[in-house]
Amino acid sequence: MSSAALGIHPLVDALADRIRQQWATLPELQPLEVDPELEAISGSLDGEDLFIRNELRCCRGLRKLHLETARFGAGLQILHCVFFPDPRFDLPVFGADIVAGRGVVSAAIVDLSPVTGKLPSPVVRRLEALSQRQFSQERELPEWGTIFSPYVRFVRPADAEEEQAFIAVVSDFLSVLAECCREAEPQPIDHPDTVRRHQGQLSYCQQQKRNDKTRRVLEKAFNPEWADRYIEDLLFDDPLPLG
Ligand code: BLA
Repeated sequence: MSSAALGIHPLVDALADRIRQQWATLPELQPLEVDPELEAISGSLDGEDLFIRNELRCCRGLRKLHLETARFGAGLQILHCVFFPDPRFDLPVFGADIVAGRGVVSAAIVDLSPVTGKLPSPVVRRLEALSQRQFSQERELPEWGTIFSPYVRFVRPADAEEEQAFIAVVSDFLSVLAECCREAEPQPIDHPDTVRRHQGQLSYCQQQKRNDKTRRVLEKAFNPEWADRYIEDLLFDDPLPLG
């Protein structure tokens, strides 16, 4: 069935395709097993179809690449994407989220987020060199959003042109990350910098888990226990303990 027939907003679909194209360019890309129960989830919500697709990869420098595309009933489509770094590498977390419903995108956010207070300088240098893209409706970050970098874009794209501009920003950020993944050298697992980055990634996950809007959707579609396990084990699982 086509995505249009499934009721997926074209921005969700186009951005998912772009992310898949770009992760294919990452160094040493490998599959990462998804719990078969979570790979393709379908059900119904208020008599409407519900489905979630989860895709996982890993590559040099990144412990887990996660792309989720979902439709919760008639009114809500989500793209959720997080690339978590391997704490041995000085790399940021890539995150993107799109929330769309009834033909309108209410939230489109993308960032390369630091895990140690500030972004690595090779990332900053490249981000500074990118062309600036304008959006007519910028949104304010929630209170838990202190994890995001000064380069975060959080917008409500006003039309198809701004939707394309958002895809271009995501694409730029992913190119920056790909170059940094190729360049970065791992540090030992017990190096103090590795330990700091591991702790920073734990805090990133903790802050993301304070987003009640995500939890509420999952609780309504499934139940609180299921939502909790999904958030803890798949969306924002902690990096493995060091050593
Ligand atoms: C907002 N996320 C939202 C909203 C919903 C979801 C319904 C409110 C939309 C709006 O304010 O217009 C729901 N997001 C989901 C669900 C999933 C999801 C159900 O990913 C997955 C199953 N969220 C992330 C990531 C980022 C993120 C990785 O998962 C950023 C990198 C950000 N989502 C984010 C932010 C908001 C949001 C900042 C706005 C929160 C607010 O304004 O309170």
